[in-house]
Amino acid sequence: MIKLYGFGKAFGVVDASPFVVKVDLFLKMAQIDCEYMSDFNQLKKSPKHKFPFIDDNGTKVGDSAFILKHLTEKYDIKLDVHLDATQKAQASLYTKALDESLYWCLVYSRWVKDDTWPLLKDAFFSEIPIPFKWIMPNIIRKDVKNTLRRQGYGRHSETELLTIADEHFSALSTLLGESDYFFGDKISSFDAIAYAALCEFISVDFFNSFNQQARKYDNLIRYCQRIESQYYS
Ligand SMILES: N[C@@H](CCC(=O)N[C@@H](CS)C(=O)NCC(=O)O)C(=O)O
Repeated sequence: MIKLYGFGKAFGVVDASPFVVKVDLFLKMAQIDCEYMSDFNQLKKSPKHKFPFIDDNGTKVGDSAFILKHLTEKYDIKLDVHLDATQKAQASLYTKALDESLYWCLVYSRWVKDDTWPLLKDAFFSEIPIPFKWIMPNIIRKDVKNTLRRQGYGRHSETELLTIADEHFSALSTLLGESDYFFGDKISSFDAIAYAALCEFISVDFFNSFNQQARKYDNLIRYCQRIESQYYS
């Protein structure tokens, strides 16, 4: 059976990482059985030293995009057969917006914002032994802040990042409209990607300005609830 490696359930969603949620939901949508392993020690054994990765009967695949590609090809998954070429091209570009832009707003909202950091620290580091739990959280937080600065978004003000995040929420809300899924009344693999990005703002038990901004869009809230009642109830 396929094993999916991630950080573990956190903040009321299936994993703290949107990329792990993406793969988990895709597997459920494709009806592929999988065992979900939350084992932080596996991070260094991951092909890209990041979560998620899968172990597909001895073949390890890292990176959510490559995992979805591997699964689609190997198991002949037909989730996108109802999409035309234009819709597939749109899904590809929308994915990059969520994975490469909105994701960094999420990182900022959790690791940098002082009102959320204590909650994140408690969830991630409360189990580790003293004295590491006194030292490690701040070292890792500093490293995340440096990564954000090098990536570029760490140079924006919080107001600017909230503006960027809201452009994504607003665009997603417009694209979804009153449909059940992003490409109409049939689910597609892009829904795994969109839900993964949205649930980390909407379905989590955080209430910072980024979460509240996302929750201004009623159709996005209903969308998350729809996916959760179908796949996570
Ligand atoms: N492009 C990758 C991104 C994966 C990623 O950034 N994972 C983060 C968690 S959200 C991670 O494992 N971070 C741990 C680290 O960098 O040490 C994907 O789509 O899977």
